[in-house]
Amino acid sequence: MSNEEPAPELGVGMIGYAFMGAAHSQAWRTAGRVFDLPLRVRMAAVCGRDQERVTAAAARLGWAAAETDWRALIARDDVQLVDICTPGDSHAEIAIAALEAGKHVLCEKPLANTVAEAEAMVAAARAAASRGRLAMVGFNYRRVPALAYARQLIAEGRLGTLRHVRVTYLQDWITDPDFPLVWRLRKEHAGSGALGDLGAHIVDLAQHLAGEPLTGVSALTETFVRERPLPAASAGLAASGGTGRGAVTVDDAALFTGRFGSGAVASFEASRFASGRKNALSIELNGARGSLAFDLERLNELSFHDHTEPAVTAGFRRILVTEPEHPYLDAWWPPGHGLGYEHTFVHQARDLVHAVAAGEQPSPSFADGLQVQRVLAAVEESAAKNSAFTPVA
Ligand code: SOE
Repeated sequence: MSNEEPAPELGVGMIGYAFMGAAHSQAWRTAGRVFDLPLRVRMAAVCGRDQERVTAAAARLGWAAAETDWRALIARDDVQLVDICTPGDSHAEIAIAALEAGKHVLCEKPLANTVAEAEAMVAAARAAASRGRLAMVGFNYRRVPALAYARQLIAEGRLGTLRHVRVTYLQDWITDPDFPLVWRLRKEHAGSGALGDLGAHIVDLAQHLAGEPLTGVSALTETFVRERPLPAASAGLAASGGTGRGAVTVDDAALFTGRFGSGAVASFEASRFASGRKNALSIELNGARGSLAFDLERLNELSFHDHTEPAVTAGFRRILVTEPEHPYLDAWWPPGHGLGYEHTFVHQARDLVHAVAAGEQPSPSFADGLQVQRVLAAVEESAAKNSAFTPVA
């Protein structure tokens, strides 16, 4: 980019401003300050239903204007990219409308609440692509530098033929039976429970790292607490209870195994009842030539075992993924100075801006989001059939 000519502007409009909206706002604010971007991000407007709260959110999070109707946000001339940070029940309607209005779209995960919705979103994204409009789903963990680096090592063949993918995503924020019935615990809003919220991330990561889709699953799910106090107000992960009680209509935990076409096998566990586990995503991959292990609670590290080394000296060793040669890190701090959760969203924003400027399909695409959705649906189907469950004689 020449110094005389400022980069062209990319106006972003975001819908929803709670936890994910705050994370995305920080990313839009930061991406162009850290990375050299081909477009200048302008945080044009944020949208929420309550005028007072969305106005306050706009000021707090750095948006130039506030809207209370998402259709008005999409219609704005100064918005070229719509960022959807709402619960899953509105993703399809908003994303399709935005794509049809000629906007680029970033949509939080999981892509939708059902396969049918996700299919409609993919169809809209395909039609929009022919008009040069792009769509991306927000599986932010792909952009943890250690996991991006793991993907490079796997693509280079450092693990050889892949045999196992073992992945868990554990949290504990609803362990208390008096934790209220927030939207994430209601099927009509969230689609599913731990499965769609956490399982979607680990299915995406497993497929992304293995480099191929799952071909089948065998599952069981459980809802430990089936009724909860209604929430005092709509709230996120730290809500308080109000009066009355309602039914929990999603899973609290989902456990499943899966197969890849290559013959590799995978195991998955997603739970919000793993007391002591806050945001614990662990993944291990074992191949004929080596293994990799990652733990989100130590996200600057990657463990690598090179199985081609003599057994007497081989073994897992810790790679600190904080060197400028590692993905994304040349723009950040001097070697060893580590990154965190929020940086994954900055990297997502960075990559999306590059894709928009180049007119290239960003990754993960809506089609990738649909593939994850199909796996989630297969997990639910398998669990409902009880096919994973053989009683012990
Ligand atoms: C809540 O369980 C949650 O915020 C998820 O919705 C996010 O996708 C995950 O990144 C952290 O946990």
